[in-house]
This record gives sequence, C-alpha cells and structure tokens, in this order.
Amino acid sequence: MDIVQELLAGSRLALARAITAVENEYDEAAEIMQKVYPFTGKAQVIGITGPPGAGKSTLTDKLAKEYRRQEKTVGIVAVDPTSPFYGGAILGDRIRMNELTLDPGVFIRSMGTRGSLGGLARKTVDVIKIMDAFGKDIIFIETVGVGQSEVDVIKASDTIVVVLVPGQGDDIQAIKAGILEIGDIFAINKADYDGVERLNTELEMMLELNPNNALWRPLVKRTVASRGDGVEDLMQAINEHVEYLVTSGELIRRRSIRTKNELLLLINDHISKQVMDRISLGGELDSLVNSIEDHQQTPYNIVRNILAEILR
Ligand SMILES: Nc1nc2c(ncn2[C@@H]2O[C@H](COP(=O)(O)OP(=O)(O)O)[C@@H](O)[C@H]2O)c(=O)[nH]1
Ligand SMILES: [Mg+2]
Repeated sequence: MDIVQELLAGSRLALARAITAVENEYDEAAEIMQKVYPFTGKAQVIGITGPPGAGKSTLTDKLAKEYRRQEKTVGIVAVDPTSPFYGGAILGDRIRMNELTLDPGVFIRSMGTRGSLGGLARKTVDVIKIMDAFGKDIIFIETVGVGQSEVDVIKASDTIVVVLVPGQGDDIQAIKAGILEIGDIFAINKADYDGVERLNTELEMMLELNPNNALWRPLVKRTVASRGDGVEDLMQAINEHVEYLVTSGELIRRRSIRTKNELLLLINDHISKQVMDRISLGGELDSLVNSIEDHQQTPYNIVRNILAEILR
C-alpha cells in the first residue's frame, strides 16, 4: 500500500507523513495531493482567528470537545507560532492540549510560518484536504488575524469565527486588519473581563453599517473559553451559519471561489518556482539586474523572454 492508501484506510502515521511531505515540499507531495483529491469535499472547515492571546486555542479546544461528544472526528491545523500546539505555552495550556492529543478521534497539526506567504496558504489548503480525505468530520484552522497571508489562510474555511477580547483596543485593530469583513461569527471571549458591553455595542454598530451583511448578518456571541461558558451557544451559531450556507447556495459559491483561488495559487507557485529556478542558475539574476542598470534591457523584456523560453 502506498501512503495515500494507508491514510485512506485510517493510518494516523500515514496521515502525519503525508502532511509532512506537503509541508516540506518533498518530491512526492504533488502525487499525494493528486491521489487524495478525489476523496475531499466532505469535511466542515471552521476558521478561528483573532489577536494573539484572545483565547483561540482555548476556544478551539472546547469546541473540539463538544464535537467529539457528538461522535464527530476532529482535525486541528494551527497556523500560529504562539499557539500552545507548538508546545511553547504555559503548563496549563499544555495539559489542556494533551487531553485532546490523547483522543484518537482528534488529529492536531501545527504549520510553520516560514517560507513564502502564498506557499503557506496553499500548503494549509493541502493539509486540510489530506485531513478531509482521511475522514475528519470537522477541521479547525487557527490563525492569528494579522495581515493578508493570514486572511488568505483563513479563507479556506466554510465558517470564520473572529475572536475578540474586551477592553484591549484590540477590537479596533482587528477591524483595521480586515477581519470585520470576513467574520461570519464574532466571539467576544474573556467575557469575564470589563468592557464586554462596549465591545458588543461597537461590533453591532459596525456590522449594521456593513452592506455585505444583507444575506447573513454575522452573529455576536460571548464566551469565557477557559470555563467553557458560551461554547455550546457558539457551536449553535456555527451550525446556524452552516445551515445558511447550505440553504442559500452560498456554500457552493464559496467552495467554487476557493477552488478557483487554489488553482490560481498553484499556477502562481509553480510558475514562479520555474522562473526562479531558471534565473537563479549560475547567478544569472545578478547579471540580469546589471543589464537593467546598464540600460541594455528592461525588466519587461526580460520577463517576456524568460516566459517564452519556459513555455516553449
Ligand atoms: N480570563 C479568561 N482567560 C481566558 C479565557 N479564554 C482563554 N483564556 C486564557 O488566555 C490565555 C491565552 O489563551 P489562548 O487560547 O492560548 O489564546 P490564543 O493565543 O488566542 O490561542 C490562556 O492563558 C487562557 O487560559 C477567558 O474566557 N477568560
Ligand atoms: Mg493559539
């Protein structure tokens, strides 16, 4: 049996190896994805994003346990260098995560954030697909909500939960980072802190002003993840959103946009890799730069020539 047959048959070891191959861009990665692809499209993907320390991992952990109680299998992809999944967390977090790690129905994987940003988004998508083919019912992606690359990563989700914390000024920053537009559900976590009402009001006001919300008005929920308070309610909101996605046809539309983005990312990655391989040979890049500086060539005709050569 090859590695894909093994993972389809339920081998966690094969699952881990396939993910490693994709993450490290081993030669067999493309073939693994090629074989995995027909078995994808069944999992429900939930994105959890928000500022560092907002409680994303704690919420993910609590939600994962809820889904496990319903006999659903869970995959977790953490794209966050500060995440407890990396093992860099305080003791309490580690104990909490270990509980989940011991459950054979849960598979947790951290993604390194080194490498090209576009590459990260594509790899995350591939890791989700591998977990999906493996048979995970629910897949969480946890990312710190800063910057375009994070937004690209989180867009692989069916439902995006934005986690905010009251009284930190984080709310405004998160909104600036473009998180407001992509949130399907807002969790005001650490609702045991002061400033919950203010953040809630601010959020509701901004959601009111957003014209994108004609079909789905994002829900705002309060949670105290560390105690598990509001987690069932949050899960209920996720279910409502999924129901909306299915009945409105939005799920098909979103997945189609995603397929298109994945194809574009893949084309982009492959073409730029070929171009880079081609011009990195024997330090040609430096001589090309010189030829531009000497006015012998322009960047435009260099690109045209390289593409013509590669596509020939
Ligand atoms: N007081 C309080 N602390 C929380 C809550 N949720 C999480 N925490 C704590 O906040 C810290 C950061 O949580 P974590 O889940 O690692 O945040 P992340 O960086 O967003 O993944 C941890 O020490 C948690 O125990 C909450 O609702 N209230
Ligand atoms: Mg985390």
